[in-house]
Amino acid sequence: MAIILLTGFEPFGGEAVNPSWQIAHSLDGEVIEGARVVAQQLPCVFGESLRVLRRALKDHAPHLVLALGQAGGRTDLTPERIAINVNDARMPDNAGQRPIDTPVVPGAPAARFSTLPIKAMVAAMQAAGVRASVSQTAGTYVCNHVFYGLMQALHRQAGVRAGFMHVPLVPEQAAALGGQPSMTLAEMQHGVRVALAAALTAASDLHISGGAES
Ligand code: PCA
Repeated sequence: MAIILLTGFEPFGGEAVNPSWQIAHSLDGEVIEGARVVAQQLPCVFGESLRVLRRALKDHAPHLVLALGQAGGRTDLTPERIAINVNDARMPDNAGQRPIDTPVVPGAPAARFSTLPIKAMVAAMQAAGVRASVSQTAGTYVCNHVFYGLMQALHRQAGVRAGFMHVPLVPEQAAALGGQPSMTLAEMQHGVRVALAAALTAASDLHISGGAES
């Protein structure tokens, strides 16, 4: 059976949970459009996160890869358009590292696009009643690091679609931080299921705007 590799991160930045892993873990073993979800947790650590990811790519030879990460402040499920080849950490990772302006992969291109049909995924999630929009930047912390490393690892495997999606905080986290936007775990699970189904079935991406002015 074809495998969907679905990754999520361990908690970071003083949080007790990370919704990206809660979602991935809860969908582990589910079959979506004939493909089985394999969930993998990644450490929120520059370098080690990519070692764990590359091992999972080898072990499972997935047909499709979706990496998830938490993005405090966002209101929507946001498939990312592009990964950039830079690490610039505003705060230390879970191993205390704080790289500033280093490349994710030395000598590799400045950026790599997601190979997921991000517009089709957004449209499918919206049609299912889940708030979703395209994001034009995955930041410069561990999520972008993993996204870039993922796209670099797979860039010669045209048959394997891969990309990244940031998710909002869950309500418990948002309440503790005082009024941040949030989405329930159930809604995010539904959105990710629908997005994965769209990613597996869309022949090509939709020609609709997902752009922004800034
Ligand atoms: N979010 C962080 C790293 C891990 C996570 O879930 C980020 O957006 O870079």
